[in-house]
Amino acid sequence: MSPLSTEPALVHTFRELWAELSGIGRAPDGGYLRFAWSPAEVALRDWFRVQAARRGMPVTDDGNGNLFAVWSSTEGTSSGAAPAAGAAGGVLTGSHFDSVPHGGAFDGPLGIVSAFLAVDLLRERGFQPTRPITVAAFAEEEGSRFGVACLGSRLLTGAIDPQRAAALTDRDGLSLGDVLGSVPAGARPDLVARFDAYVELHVEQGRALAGPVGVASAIWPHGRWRFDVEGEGNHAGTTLMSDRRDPMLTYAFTVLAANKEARLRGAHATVGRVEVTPNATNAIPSAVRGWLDARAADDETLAGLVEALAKKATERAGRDGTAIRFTAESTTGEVRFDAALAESLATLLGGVPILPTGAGHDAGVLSAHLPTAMLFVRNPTGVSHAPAESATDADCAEGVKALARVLEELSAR
Ligand code: HGY
Ligand code: MN
Ligand code: MN
Ligand code: MN
Repeated sequence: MSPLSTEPALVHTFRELWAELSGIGRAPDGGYLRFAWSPAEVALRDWFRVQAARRGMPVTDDGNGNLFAVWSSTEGTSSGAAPAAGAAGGVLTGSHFDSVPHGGAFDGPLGIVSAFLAVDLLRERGFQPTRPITVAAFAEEEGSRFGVACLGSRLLTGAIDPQRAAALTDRDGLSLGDVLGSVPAGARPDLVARFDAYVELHVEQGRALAGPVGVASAIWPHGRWRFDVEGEGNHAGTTLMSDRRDPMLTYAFTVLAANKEARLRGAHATVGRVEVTPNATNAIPSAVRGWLDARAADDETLAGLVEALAKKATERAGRDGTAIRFTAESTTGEVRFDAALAESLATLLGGVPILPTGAGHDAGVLSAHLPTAMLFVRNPTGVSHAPAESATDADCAEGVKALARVLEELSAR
């Protein structure tokens, strides 16, 4: 491999490594179908193991489907007991491989590719970490298969009960327990205790970055609520309008009301997924199931939005002769990253911007357990969770350099 420290070489090497992934799980529309433990995501897990082996980094699995590749030049760590050589610990970095349906190429994988290249860059400079540098691939961050976002990092940190997780099912009725062949290990405080910090590099999912790299200040509180509307199935042609108990009306009202309540609060509300029973053109549905994704700048605003929406939707159901029920599937409170850490990293990187994000991340889950930071790489389209998500090779190379600098700093502290 040509020396990375020159700009063109790093851009070229990034482009080469990136090309190894870009065909895996890619759909004809340019979006990605990389669901947790699907053939595409398993291929990415295999790619992770090859990258780790190429670098002599032993790989461990935490029993929850999360992978850890370790670069440790010494046995001991600053946090006491010295794990076995190559055991996960020290400074943790990484992200996730899984995608939303037809999601972009960068959301997740960029953080993992950049982590391996940052290790290469540090090694080329002759850097030896005094504490291990561990690269992670977290499972089911998008929740696209089993419905709970950041499932792998929630299991690792004990934020979800492993029995509940094992019982989660995908759209084919397959449970996580079926896929893993067992109940996941669940909380691993022994493993989390070995880490001193977590840094996740991620493509920016908006258009706030004027320069190639930024540092995260906070993650908006957000969550996903399933809402089930029960009505009365009947014939589309013979049922008088006045005799109907049509759940699609209540559903449509709820979607419009979510949009209105969000706008009133400067919040974000999305209904991107719906299931209709029996889903036939000439049958009034008996039931409609929707999923609300709601986010706001603070916990109170988010709670107020969901409460107001549930109240208005329930009143509407009363008028429609239907019944509606909201169920919280996964919620994440406001995450404020360690301000001193964010400031110190922004300064370390030459005064890059510090900015909040409305997107959830494994870093949000880990921040309750470790000093945690996020680096963002500019996304010229600002689009994410769609095929148009983008990042230039040059900006991604800048991201690798920034991550290497941060890992060097944190693993030498
Ligand atoms: O949904 C999110 O905010 C994240 O991309 N999983
Ligand atoms: Mn995402
Ligand atoms: Mn992501
Ligand atoms: Mn995320």
